[in-house]
Amino acid sequence: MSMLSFERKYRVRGGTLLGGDLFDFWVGQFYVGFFGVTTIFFTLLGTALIIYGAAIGPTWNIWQINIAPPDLSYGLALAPLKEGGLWQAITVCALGAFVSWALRQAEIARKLGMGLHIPFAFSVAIFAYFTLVVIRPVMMGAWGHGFPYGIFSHLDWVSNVGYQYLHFHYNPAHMIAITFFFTTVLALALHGSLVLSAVNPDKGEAVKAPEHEDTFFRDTIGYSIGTLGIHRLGLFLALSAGFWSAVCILISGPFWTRGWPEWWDWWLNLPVWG
Ligand code: 07D
Ligand code: 07D
Ligand code: U10
Repeated sequence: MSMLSFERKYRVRGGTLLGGDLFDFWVGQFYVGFFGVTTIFFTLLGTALIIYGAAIGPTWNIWQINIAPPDLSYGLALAPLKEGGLWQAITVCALGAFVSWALRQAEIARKLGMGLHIPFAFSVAIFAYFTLVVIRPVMMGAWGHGFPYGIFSHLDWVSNVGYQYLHFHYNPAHMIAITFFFTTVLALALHGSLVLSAVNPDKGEAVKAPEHEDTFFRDTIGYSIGTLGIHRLGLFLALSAGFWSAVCILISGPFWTRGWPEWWDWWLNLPVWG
């Protein structure tokens, strides 16, 4: 089926989660929907607030623009606009836009009769962000624990928070997250290279099918996970990377306040050492 006739078939009303028929149409190639409208609303408002924050700040240098959260002394209260209130409003807009985007993905998937794997996957990224700017600050009693919005300033935050725990590499959940990130890259490299090697054979050779792909890995490492399996594994690895990232920052502060190297004392204190 050509793309156009396929599109004619599925571009019909229905499958929306909210708003019924109200915004159930396309503008050019973009599906709109109720959550497309809320995405645009939060994005435009959030971007305008960032630009306003930049305008009242000391620089237009894109690398140095910084919108900081309120001082710790404000605790969990609302702060005046110029003292962190902007950061609070931008956080609401960011969450509004990200959640709207996930719900728009869900509506489009429903229209197409597909699974909800994509919005589920994006939700894990949103969860990591939500952990950084809502769950952890609330558990620590101040919005000031959120990260500042700026290209370099957010890097400073990561470094400073890392050194507050002396050596962040000793955080066990950080180790697990990093291992999942690295494994995700390995899996994607294996999968991308395997597929390309099968579908781009030498000139004159036939394109190879999954049995060749399976055989390559059986010959090499004794086992093939299969063509569907590698996608399940990839999704699991990537989502685990995001999930354990959220865990590693959530336990830093709310559950462990000392240096992370000290956490490993349990190992030295095992009774087996006598
Ligand atoms: C390639 C998909 C496209 C997305 C892109 C990002 C903006 C921000 C806003 C000027 C993979 C678009 C960027 C809309 C512009 C203003 C106010 C995704 C792809 C191209 N970071 N981070 C970056 C964000 C956090 C960290 C780059 C966002 C945490 C480190 C970009 C968030 C921690 C490094 C960026 C976020 C952290 C970066 C490239 C939100 C732990 C780098 C991102 C909402 C997670 C790298 C100068 C990328 C860099 C980098 C965006 C959160 C650490 C500016 C939107 C607080 C150590 N981050 N980041 O390619 O070069 O993502 O920084 O949570 O070294 Mg960050
Ligand atoms: C939060 C992004 C969510 C994004 C969303 C979408 C838009 C739209 C529009 C493009 C989670 C945004 C979309 C804005 C854009 C258009 C059109 C993703 C998020 C919702 N670390 N570390 C991590 C490594 C060190 C420290 C995570 C490695 C040091 C702290 C990951 C190393 C110290 C924190 C990770 C290393 C330190 C982290 C980040 C190596 C500093 C966190 C990934 C090799 C001295 C953060 C939840 C992530 C975290 C985090 C990796 C080193 C500190 C596992 C590989 C030792 C304080 N580090 N780190 O979370 O867990 O993505 O955040 O040395 O807070 Mg680390
Ligand atoms: C995969 C795959 C596979 C494929 C694939 C892919 C995974 C099976 C079959 C997909 C992979 C790729 C294509 C590879 C490249 C992808 C990446 C590297 C990931 C990163 C992606 C990007 C950096 C691109 C990001 C772009 C985005 C998010 C698009 C931005 C779009 C909009 C802002 C419009 C969104 C539409 C909405 C919200 C609905 C409403 C729309 C309208 C009303 C239309 C117009 C709106 C207006 C006129 C209002 C004005 C508002 C505006 C312009 C908003 C914007 C504001 C800003 C500040 C920007 O596995 O194999 O192959 O392909």
